[in-house]
Amino acid sequence: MKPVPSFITSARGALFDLDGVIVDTARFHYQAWRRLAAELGFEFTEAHNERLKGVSRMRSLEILLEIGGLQFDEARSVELATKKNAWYVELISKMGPEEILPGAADYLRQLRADGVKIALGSASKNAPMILDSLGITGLFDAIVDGNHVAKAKPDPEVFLLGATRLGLQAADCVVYEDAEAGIEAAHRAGMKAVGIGDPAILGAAEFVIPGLHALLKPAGLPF
Ligand code: B16
Ligand code: MG
Repeated sequence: MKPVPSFITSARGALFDLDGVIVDTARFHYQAWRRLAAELGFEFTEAHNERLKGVSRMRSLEILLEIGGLQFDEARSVELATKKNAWYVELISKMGPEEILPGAADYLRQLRADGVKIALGSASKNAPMILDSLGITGLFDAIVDGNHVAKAKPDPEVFLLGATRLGLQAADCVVYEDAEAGIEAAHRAGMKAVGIGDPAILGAAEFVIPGLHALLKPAGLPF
């Protein structure tokens, strides 16, 4: 295993993206968007879905409509996004703690034991409901999600607000992200980033790991 860099072990705050870092709801987003596309008369593939990761709900709809070569006014767009969200919520409401990605809950507990403050920094307006279904709301000191910010990643707003809610300076916080836009948002906030996923895609991050399990200390040992 690569040695864990000191910017991770010395951070006083940890800001976590949700989807792709703590849980993987991409397949449920995909099912719901695909259903909407089918209703509108075009095919929406898994490759198309990759373009929606980390992107806000309304921007996701814009991308989907571009793929289908369609355009609607604001009212109809909101109606379509609301419909997709209802299908998505129906799918994710069946999730339980078994959906937590390997090592994620244990890593949050490890950070808490080390005195690190923890915030969520997610684009999802469904984040509070998802954390409740997973049974891990209590592991967070602050939750910042799509309901609290006006500007989507790569804008740094979500992470800057997270640091403020933790009572910390940006430079004291580390961001954990699976999307390129999220890594850029971290850097624009003045924070270092841990990429979760493929180093070929997340090369801008200061450190890239396949999942949070890679940061668990062997039982009883410090790093
Ligand atoms: P909602 P994250 C993002 O979550 C998802 O990756 C993205 O696919 C989704 O469109 C976005 O949340 C908005 O989600 O429709 O639930 O508000 O990665 O920022 O945790
Ligand atoms: Mg994500």
